[in-house]
Amino acid sequence: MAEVTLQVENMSCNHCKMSIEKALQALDGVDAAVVNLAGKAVQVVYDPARVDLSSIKRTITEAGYEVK
Ligand SMILES: [Cu+2]
Repeated sequence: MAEVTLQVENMSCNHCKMSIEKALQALDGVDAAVVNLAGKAVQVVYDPARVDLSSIKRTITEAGYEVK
């Protein structure tokens, strides 16, 4: 398992938190996704053999948020 913390812009409320966590957790290979609103951060635990970082970033982008 690998772990990454991404800085994500324009998350403002619990709805943002829920949509990003839900979108990431639906990705095959993602074990856990936790949004820290105050820190503008998303922590993701994933299996690098099943999903790569670019897919994780793309999923966040497609949910409507900007990964720095
Ligand atoms: Cu929101």
